[in-house]
Amino acid sequence: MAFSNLLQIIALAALSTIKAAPTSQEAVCSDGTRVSNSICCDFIPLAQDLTETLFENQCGETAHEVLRLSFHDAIAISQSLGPSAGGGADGSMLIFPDVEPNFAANLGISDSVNDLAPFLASGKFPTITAGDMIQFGAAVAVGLCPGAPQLEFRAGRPNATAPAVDGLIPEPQNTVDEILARFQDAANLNSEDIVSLLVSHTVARADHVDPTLDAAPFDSTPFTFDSQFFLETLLTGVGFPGTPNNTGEVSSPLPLTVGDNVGELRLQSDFELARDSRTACFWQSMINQEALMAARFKAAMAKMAVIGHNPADLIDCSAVVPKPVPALNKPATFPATKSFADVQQACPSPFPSLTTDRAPRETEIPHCPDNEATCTS
Ligand code: HEM
Ligand SMILES: [Ca+2]
Repeated sequence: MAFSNLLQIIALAALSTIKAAPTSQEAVCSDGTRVSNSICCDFIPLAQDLTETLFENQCGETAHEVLRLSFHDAIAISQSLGPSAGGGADGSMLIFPDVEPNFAANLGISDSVNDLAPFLASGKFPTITAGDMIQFGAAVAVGLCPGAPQLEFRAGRPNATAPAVDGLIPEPQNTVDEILARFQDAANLNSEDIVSLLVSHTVARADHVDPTLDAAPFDSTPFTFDSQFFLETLLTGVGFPGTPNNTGEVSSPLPLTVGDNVGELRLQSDFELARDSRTACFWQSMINQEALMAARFKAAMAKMAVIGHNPADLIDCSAVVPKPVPALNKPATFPATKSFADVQQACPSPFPSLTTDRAPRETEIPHCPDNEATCTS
């Protein structure tokens, strides 16, 4: 090697070591967590407070609702309408609680706004903005669901200065064309991003689609972050858990409602995305692939959580996101009485081979987490 080349390499190596050191503001929080910036430490007591007081250590109703809120805050932005239409993940829902939560597409979202508002107002977390509170809250919430990944988290979203306009939240009666266009217009999110974000419907129940039902689950395991949602949305619909003819609802494969145990409810949008040629193969590829599912969800959530911001302006505080609860590591199965014969396969790739849960009749979906007989929600 020529001497001048060698000198160049040494000079380059020296430059890169010099560059790394002064920009680093690494700190160690009082509990020993190493973070990229001491600001991150402020989120550690918030995580503990949310986990214990708000979520009560469960992947239950309040955790699900805060996850949904993180989406509804972030997606309210539009490249075609311009900056005045909304600021994305800016906490506008919390700062203007009387505006966006009243839009029809946000029905029910005020529960999560009312849940988080006291934490913001408490004075205990003065450095934490509304947008940070929502996205961090979702990361803490999802970590309580067995099988979920540890999400990334960046801090420093400036507070919203105005609420978003109506019409930016996707609705279950929207066509696939409309849904693809909305995510594209919001933040250039593509069909794989959308399917990856919809993993969240594995821990979700509807309170408002059928007004006669509370907590109608989207899959048979609404407290577990598994791939049952992707399997069950492909099964032939046979009935409704409550009343028929609701906007945005189609028949589900497990409609059996017994007392508080509400049968599965299927959104029209989930039904269509599971079968549309643009999304069906990626949808099917999630079934029984929990590691892929968790990784794709994590990547898509990282994109969603910074909509409206330049990620470089935010501080990587991923180290303060609590470690998720352990996965159950249970393979995907056909719910009792169902089999491959019930699958409306829309992707030509081979369908995964799965066993069927053994039980004499249709699966009843428990209303409460952890097999508790009663629960508050
Ligand atoms: C095509 C896009 C989407 C549509 C049309 C849609 C629609 C809905 C609807 C209608 C509900 C039921 C609300 C109720 O009646 O209480 C719901 C619940 C939920 N959604 Fe979505 N959603 C979409 C995407 C997402 C995304 C991207 C996320 C998160 C990243 C998300 C998270 C949730 C969660 C966690 C719930 C359950 C809330 C609870 O159990 O209280 N959704 N969604
Ligand atoms: Ca589930």
